[in-house]
This record gives sequence, C-alpha cells and structure tokens, in this order.
Amino acid sequence: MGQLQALIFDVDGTLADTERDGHRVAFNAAFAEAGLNWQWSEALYGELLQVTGGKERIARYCERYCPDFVAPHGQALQDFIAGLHQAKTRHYVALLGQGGVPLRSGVLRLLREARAAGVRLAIATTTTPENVTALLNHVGEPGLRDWFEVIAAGDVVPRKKPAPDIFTLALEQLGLTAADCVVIEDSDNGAAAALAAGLDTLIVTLSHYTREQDFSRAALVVDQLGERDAPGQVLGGTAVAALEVQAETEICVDLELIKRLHQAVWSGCA
Ligand code: XBP
Ligand code: MG
Repeated sequence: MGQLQALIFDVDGTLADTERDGHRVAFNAAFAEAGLNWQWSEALYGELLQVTGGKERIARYCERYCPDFVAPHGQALQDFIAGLHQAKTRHYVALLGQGGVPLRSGVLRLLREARAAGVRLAIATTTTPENVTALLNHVGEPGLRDWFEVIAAGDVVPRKKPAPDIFTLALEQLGLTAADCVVIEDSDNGAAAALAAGLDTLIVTLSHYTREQDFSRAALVVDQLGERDAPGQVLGGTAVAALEVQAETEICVDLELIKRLHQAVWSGCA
C-alpha cells in the first residue's frame, strides 16, 4: 500500500446538502412550467431519491404515480422527460446562482488542507455536470472549480450509482488505483458504488435524507466533517477501533485523520 494520493468527493449531500431545498425545488419548478400538476413533497422526494439520476427519478415517478400519463404533442415519454430535466437543470443552476446553498461544515477546510499537502482532488457524482460547476462557482471561493483535477459527472457512464462506473471512471482519469484514494459519500447508493469500485476507505457524512440508511461497510461514519471549533460526531464505521475513537466522540475529519484511516484500511486493521 502506498501513500494517500487523492480524495474523491460525491457532490449532492456531501459537498452541500442540495436535495431538499435545491434539486427538489427545481424539479417542482420545471413541472409547474410545463403545466403539470406534479408536486414532490419533502417526504415523496425522500422516497424517490432511492433512484439516482434526475431523468431516471422522473421516469420512476411516472411509472409509480401516473402510469396513464401520456406525453404531450405525440412525444415519446423518454424525450419528454429529457426536456423536462433540461428545464429542471436550468432552474437548479439559477437557484444556485442566488448563492443560497452553502458547502457543508468542514468541506472547504478539508479541500484546503488536501491542496496544501499535494493530495489531489476529484469528484464522482450522478448529478449533471452543469450543476457541479454552478455549485462550485457560487459558494464564495473563487477558482474552487479548478481545484478539482477530475470531475466525473452524470450521463458519461452507462450505469449510475450504485453501479461502480462513475468511480471507476474517476480513477481512470486520475490514473490511480482504488488503494491510492479515499472517498467521501453521503448515501447508501453512493457508498455501494464506491465499495463496488474497490474504494474501501470510505467516509460517510450523513445528510438530510440519508440518516436512516445502512452504512455498516463504511470505514468511518460521521454526521459531518466538522470544524476544529465546531466538530462533528463519530457515528460508527469499521475503522473506528483502529482510529482509537468511539461512537459519539467529537471529531474534526482532517487530512491527518484521513491518512490514518487510509493506513488502517489498507493494512488490514479495519
Ligand atoms: C445525486 C443524484 C442526482 C441529483 C439530481 O447525485 O442522484 O440525481 O439528485 O441531479 P450524487 P440531476 O449524490 O451522486 O452527487 O437531476 O442532475 O440528476
Ligand atoms: Mg450524494
């Protein structure tokens, strides 16, 4: 096992808690604009989130809740959904432009630490690439987009999370192996994808919709990365003993801790 070379971040739920007040709102705006009476409540959206990918999520909604829906103007349903999703992306990007979706606690601190230490940064996400750029451009850190050497996003792979494809692509683009990297995720689908790509050093930061999900295979589970003066909490993980931390201990997930975690996982201690 070599040294830690790169951190691979998920986006939605991990860099920022974007789903309830970002994506959901944008989906509803696109539905209203198209003259549809579809309205995704917070609870319904939580259920639909089990399907990764916005277009796939709309398709699932149609199947389950509006099975008799016929797309207007003789359009194929798939094409109608694609157009609807483009409108959703437009609404989402506009919403992020208002600057109301901040990075989560500890994210910017950890990104800075990694950069300073020469640890490379990458993204592996299901979300549409424009959404990633808009988020990174509107969180108040000029040039943040360019801190990421690789951004693997959206439809560039045949299968979305929980399939490993997007992580495998990120590794290929980095020119690294799974053992060189640590992943930070927030969802069961994301965690399954990372593990299926062999990325065993998996840190989960729970987000609004993922608090009840099963992360028993993650190396470390926390409620947030946290700051030194506003730490997060350890919730579990296979490497907790090796790190000599306990559940409910306060924690600031910094680069030093991540290096120890990486070491513990690949030396078989976790
Ligand atoms: C989360 C997703 C995405 C977003 C919506 O991605 O599953 O589908 O909810 O974005 P991740 P799109 O956690 O992997 O960042 O509508 O662009 O798909
Ligand atoms: Mg996520």
